[in-house]
Parts: sequence; structure tokens; C-alpha cells
Amino acid sequence: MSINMNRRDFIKVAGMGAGSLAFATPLFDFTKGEVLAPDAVPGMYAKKTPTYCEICFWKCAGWVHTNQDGTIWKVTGHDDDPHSNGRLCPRGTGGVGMYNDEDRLKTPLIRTEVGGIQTFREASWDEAFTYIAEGLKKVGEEHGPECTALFSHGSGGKYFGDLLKAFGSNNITAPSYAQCRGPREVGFFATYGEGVGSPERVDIRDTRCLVLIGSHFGENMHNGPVQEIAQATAKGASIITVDPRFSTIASKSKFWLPIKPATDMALLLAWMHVIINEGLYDEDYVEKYTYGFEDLKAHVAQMTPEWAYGLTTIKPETIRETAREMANASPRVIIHPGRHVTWYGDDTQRLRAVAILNALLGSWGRRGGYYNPEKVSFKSYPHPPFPKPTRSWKDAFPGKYKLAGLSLASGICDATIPTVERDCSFKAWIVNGTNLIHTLPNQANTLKAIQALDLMVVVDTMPMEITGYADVILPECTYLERYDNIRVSPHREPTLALRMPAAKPKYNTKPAWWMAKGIAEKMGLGHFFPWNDIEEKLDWELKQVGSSLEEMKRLGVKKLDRSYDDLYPMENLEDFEFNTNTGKIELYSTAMEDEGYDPLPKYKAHEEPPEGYYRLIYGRAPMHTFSRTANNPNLTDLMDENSVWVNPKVAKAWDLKNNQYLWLENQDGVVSKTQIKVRITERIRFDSVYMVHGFGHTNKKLTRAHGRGASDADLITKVHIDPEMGGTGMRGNFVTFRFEAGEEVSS
Ligand SMILES: Nc1nc2c(c(=O)[nH]1)N[C@H]1C(S)=C(S)[C@@H](COP(=O)(O)OP(=O)(O)OC[C@H]3O[C@@H](n4cnc5c(=O)[nH]c(N)nc54)[C@H](O)[C@@H]3O)O[C@H]1N2
Ligand SMILES: Nc1nc2c(c(=O)[nH]1)N[C@H]1C(S)=C(S)[C@@H](COP(=O)(O)OP(=O)(O)OC[C@H]3O[C@@H](n4cnc5c(=O)[nH]c(N)nc54)[C@H](O)[C@@H]3O)O[C@H]1N2
Ligand code: SF4
Ligand SMILES: [Mo]
Repeated sequence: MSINMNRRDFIKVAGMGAGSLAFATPLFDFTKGEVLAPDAVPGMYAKKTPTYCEICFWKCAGWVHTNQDGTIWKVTGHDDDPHSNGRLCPRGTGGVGMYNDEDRLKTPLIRTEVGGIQTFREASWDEAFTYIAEGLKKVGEEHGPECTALFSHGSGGKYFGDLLKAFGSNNITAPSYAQCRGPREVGFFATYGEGVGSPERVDIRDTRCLVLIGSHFGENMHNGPVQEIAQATAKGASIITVDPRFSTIASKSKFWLPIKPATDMALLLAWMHVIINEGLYDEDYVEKYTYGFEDLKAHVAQMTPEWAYGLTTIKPETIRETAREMANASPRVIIHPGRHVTWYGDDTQRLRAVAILNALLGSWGRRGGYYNPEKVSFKSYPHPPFPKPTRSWKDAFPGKYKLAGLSLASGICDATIPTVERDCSFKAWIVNGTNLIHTLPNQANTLKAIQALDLMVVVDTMPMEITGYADVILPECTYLERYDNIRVSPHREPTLALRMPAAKPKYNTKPAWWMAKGIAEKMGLGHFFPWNDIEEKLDWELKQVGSSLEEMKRLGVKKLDRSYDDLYPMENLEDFEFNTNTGKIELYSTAMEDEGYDPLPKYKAHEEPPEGYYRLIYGRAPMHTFSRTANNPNLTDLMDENSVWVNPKVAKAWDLKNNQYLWLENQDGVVSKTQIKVRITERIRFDSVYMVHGFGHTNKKLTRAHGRGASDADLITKVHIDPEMGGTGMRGNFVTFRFEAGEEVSS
């Protein structure tokens, strides 16, 4: 790596021995679909234990099946669970590979120096906790506890969050906001006074028309929508897919609009133009519920399909035809809000346009549109009040990102790099379940921040890239080996779901709750974790809502009744006051205006690829989740590298051959650290290339993932920041082909 790393070198040498020979052979390989009948092997089907999946954040509830000797052999869906409806996706089924992966982190490790070379040494849990407690306290004394931050993605984050809050810091962040769905929440909140939430409140199963702008279900394997799309299409629903790539879902759609990337706003505005000018909108709904219709009408008056054609390359007739298709289905139509929406930096505004279009068609609060979700009102085990921090990450960005509803992972990273103006930068990070090297854009910036830290603790299950920069590594056991908080996510009906250990943790690994409580005790903060063990805490919490741990161990999932019959609150134009300044759905956003942002979404031209470069776009593969599954033995069996999709015209111009390996170089001269295979296909436009995110691992300890495929994250050095909420637009990077390695040698 070119960056100076004296303070914290990436540690390549395996400093660990314990358990490294312990190799657990999976009972058998069921990834190719040959799931044995329960009685196929005597004694195989001995026990099932409730869980909810951690392979992605859809959190499907299921059962973990163990055989007589206690070995986990498969995970299946839970029939009563609205997230999974009894079925897991390929990744969830392959979750057992995470448990069996022999490359797992096995024991706590502490950075040390031997003969001038940095390495990790094995440590006891007690030693590791003492090291962390002292490190955090030192930062607290020298700079204030507010100079510590938690980056977390996943269940254990709640416990480390409580640890940080008990210490006096509120700087708790996840990449699922500024790198994922933040702009969507802000765009919808500004319009409806409510966000979309997760799972998304979209009533796909009863819709008549589903519009997908970039959302690539089928590759994006979120279980609920994928199942509901099948239900809806079986009942005759149509799908309109807008994607520069012929995605799996595009192939199942009535209309595929191969839009020129970065121009979706023009299409959305032209659709509004047609819907308003042809009188296709839901007049009663707009009249009763919305604010600013006349302003919107004037705003889109000139934004004709002919205007949009010049920008989007979508023919005017197709724009009209698809607008009519949506209107015919109204109000049972969903212009889907998407999920990973941090694309071009004007994403909050694009999502505002999506929100407005839904309002014109009267789909919010209506069957087949957007339903009103409910979750169990859940009380956490009581603890003393947390101290009030006097500073927060926001202080580093005066007057900026005023609509950010949650903290920004990228913002905290930026505020860790010291500047002369700022009196305190972040000095300690706890990183739990997020591989920031692959997750945050602009790796050089992330590494610069890491070099400025006094302490970095990484809690992970695998020796991912981020662990190589840690001072202390804490190995978490997998979700199949632990308790976590009760899942209470909102849905059509409120549910509870339990995750409990199906097997003893392998190696010297432990659950997050145990680690956070242990560190708190070392720091004299044990009273914030006033339960003896997690079972006591969960049982108390469950009893408050009329269940118990004993009951949940039997049921796994418990459905509760809704408190009100208001799944579709606007179905019959019932009175409703929205949580906005005007109490209405704000087509014209007064909140945006008050903060100095555009009250109506505007089209903004984005930079085009220079000659010989192509826009880098990325997405998901059905059998992998981000970078976290790339070493999973079951899932690498299904897909073990990504490829770069190249249009035949481009391939011809560069004389590329299918399956040829090459490197990619971006507009800033940054070269991918690893090689990637070429896939020549008409399914991608000539101005873009496409790859699946999550490959191109450089840590040699990932024996299956190391060096396989390339990482889009390596090439995302330019970031377009959303002015409203700080989301990091990552699709404004351009790449060209390169036939030799870059200077950076993979670590
Ligand atoms: N370039 C690029 N960047 C992106 C994206 C992209 O498509 N391209 N996608 C963005 C989006 S939408 C999101 S939501 C984020 C996702 O960002 P992340 O969630 O950070 O994604 P991963 O790369 O999977 O990193 C997860 C880490 O958690 C570890 N882990 C897995 N299970 C456990 C566990 O049970 N306990 C603990 N302690 N650790 C565990 C894994 O080993 C891995 O190191 O990334 C964002 N960043
Ligand atoms: N299998 C699997 N499923 C997952 C995940 C996973 O890791 N693996 N992660 C989950 C998470 S956290 C998230 S956030 C979601 C992300 O998944 P989604 O929210 O569905 O999709 P995006 O990542 O926004 O978009 C990817 C698609 O956008 C297209 N695209 C690129 N540029 C443009 C453009 O300018 N305009 C338009 N209209 N389309 C464009 C790409 O060709 C690609 O098909 O997936 C979720 N589901
Ligand atoms: S969608 Fe798949 S990976 Fe995600 S939680 Fe459900 S089963 Fe697990
Ligand atoms: Mo995401």
C-alpha cells in the first residue's frame, strides 16, 4: 500500500496458532440442493433450535437443525415468520458455512511488535478486556469520551452501543445509513413525515404494478419482496424495471427501460409531467392529503417526455406508455423506493421524486401500495440513565447535512482525520461487524483515519481486511452459536423472534453481549448491564409483552395482533394528519425549504465518463452478501469470483475476450488490487461496466476468498456527497481496462 503506515501496519503474518488446525468438516454439503429427508440418516434430525438469520439484514427467522452429536447440519425457514414465510434464500441456507469456516477468528488477538515487525499475539479475554478498558479510559481522560465511536452493522451493535453510551459517547453509526438507505428515509420523511423503514412497508403481494428503479430483486435476494413479486405477478401484476443493465428482474418485466445511468431524475419528472398533464393522478387523494400540487404542476410543466428523452435515452412514447401503465393500476401501484440509494449525490432529491410520484398515484397508505407497519412495543431491561454527552459527531460539520436523521459512518471517519480547525477528532473506534475497508468509499481516506487512532478494536467472526488494522481483535461466535436481542421488526403484523445458540461456540469465540458486559465491568460501568446473563435479560423483556424465554424457545416466532385496524389508513380517504409542517403529504417540502434545500426536486446533470472510460456500476449476486460471505465454503461453491460485465461494442473496441483476466483503473489512476474476469454481454449498456460488490479480498487468511475477483470499493475514490443528509454517492466513478497490475501490491 502506498500510504505510510508506521503507526499501524497491516498485519500479514498469521500471529495465531491456537485452534488453527481444528478443522470441522461439514456434515455434508447441501448447497447443491440435495437436502436429505429428515430420516435419511438415522439420528440426523435430532433437534431444532430457533434463530434469525444474520447473513443479511432481512433477518429471516428459521430453525437450526442439529444431529445427535450436536453438529449443526442445516438451517430452514420458519413458517410463521412474515420475513421468510418458511423459506430461506440461498445465503441463509448456506449460513451453516459461516459456522464451519475453518478460517474463522479463533481467539482474542492483540497487536504487538516483535523485532521491529508488527504482529498479533494471542491473548486471554481478560487481557484483551483490560487492554481495551485502559485504552478507552485514556482517550476519555485525554480527549473526553465523546472522542470514541462505534461502527457497527449487525445484532451485536446494540450491546457495544450501550457500552459506548454508558461511557458517555453517542457516536454510534452504521454503514446502512450514509452508504445505503439514508437518502430514502430523508426523502420520504420530508414528504410523508415518516420513513420507509426496514423491512420496507411495500405491499408488493397485492400490487398491480411494481416500478423498480435500480432495485434488482432476484439478485438483491431480500426474501420478502422476492417472494411477494412472485405472488403479485401470478395474479397478473406488471413490472416496469428501470436499469442500465438487463437485470434478472428486467427479464421478468413488462417494460425494461435501459436508462442512461445518472439520469433517473429526468425520467421521474417526465412521468410526473405525463401523469399531471393527462389527468392520470388520483384527484381525490391529491386534493385531500397533499400540499403544493399547483407548485409541482408548474415545476414539471416543461419537463416533457421529449425533454427527458434527450437525457435518459428512453423514448417519449415509452415514458408515456409506462406512466399510463402505472396510472391504470393506481392506487395499487408501487414506485419502489429502493434500498441502496446512495448513487449520485442528489439521492435525497431523487427519492423525494419517487415519494411524490407515489403520492400522485395515491399509493401511500393503500392496499397494493404502502402499508402501515406495526412492531411490538418492547421495553428493554432497565438500567441507570446514560450520561449526557456534551459533543457529537455533528459538531464536526457545522451547517452541513442538516437533515441527517442518523449518524454518518463516513462522517465519523472524516472527523477522525485531524484538522487544525477542529479541537477534537475521534481517537478510538470500536468496529463491530463491518468491514470498513470494503464498505466505505475512498479507502485511502479510511486508512488515513485509522492511522490517526489511538485505539481500534475490531469485533468480527472472520479475518476480514479491517481486522488487519486493529489493535485488538475480538472473535465473535457466529449467530448460530449465540443469543442476541429479540427481533421486533415492524411488519404487517407485529412479531417477536428469538435467536439462541444451537451449538456451543467453536474455538475461543464469544457473543457480543458477553464482550460488551465484560468490558463495561472492567471500566467500572458494569451497573449499566445489571443482568447476570442474557437469558435473564431476555426473559424479563419477553415477560413484559406477555411471552417468556421458555415460550419463545418453543415457538421461535410469535405473532401478535395489531393494536389498530389501520394497515391501509388511506384506503377509503379517512382523515389523517401527517407528521409534516402542514399536516399534509408535502409535494412541496416546507421542511426542505426551511433548511435552504430545494423544496421541489430538480434535474441536475452529472459528470460523464471521459473518452475510453466507462461508468462503474455495481450490485448484488443472489448467493452472496456484501464482502461477508466471500469465504463461506457453502457459498463459494455456488460462486467464487465476480466478473466485469462489458458490452460487446466495448469488448470489440478493446479486443477483449470472454473470461480474460484484467485490471481496472479509475479516473484517479487507482488500479484494482486484484484481477477480474471479463464477461461480454448485451445485458449492459455501452457506457457502463458492472460488477458484483464484495469480492477482491486481499487478506491471505481468507483462504477461499483471497485474490478471487475484484473489489468495486478499490475503485470508488470519488464520492458525491448528498448535501441534505451526507450520503456518499458512489456511482460517479469511471474505469478503463488495464492489462498489467498496478503499483499497489496486494497485502
Ligand atoms: N463499494 C461498495 N460499498 C458499499 C456497497 C456496495 O455495494 N459497494 N454497499 C453498501 C451497503 S448497501 C451496505 S448496507 C454496506 C454493508 O456494509 P457491511 O455490513 O460492512 O458489509 P460487509 O462487507 O459484509 O462487512 C461485514 C463484516 O461483518 C463481519 N460479520 C459477519 N457476521 C458477523 C457477526 O455475526 N458478528 C460480527 N461481529 N461480525 C460479523 C464480516 O466478517 C465482515 O467483516 O456497504 C455499503 N458499501
Ligand atoms: N443477494 C444479496 N441481496 C442483498 C444484499 C446482498 O449483499 N446480497 N444486500 C442487501 C442490501 S443491504 C441492500 S441495500 C440491497 C441493495 O440492492 P438494491 O437496492 O436493489 O439495488 P442497488 O444497489 O441500488 O442497485 C443495483 C442495480 O442498480 C442498477 N443501476 C446502476 N446505476 C443505475 C442508475 O443510474 N439508474 C438506475 N435506474 N439503475 C442503476 C445496477 O445495474 C443494478 O442492477 O440489497 C439487499 N439484498
Ligand atoms: S434474505 Fe437470505 S440472507 Fe437475508 S436474512 Fe433472509 S435468509 Fe438470511
Ligand atoms: Mo444496504
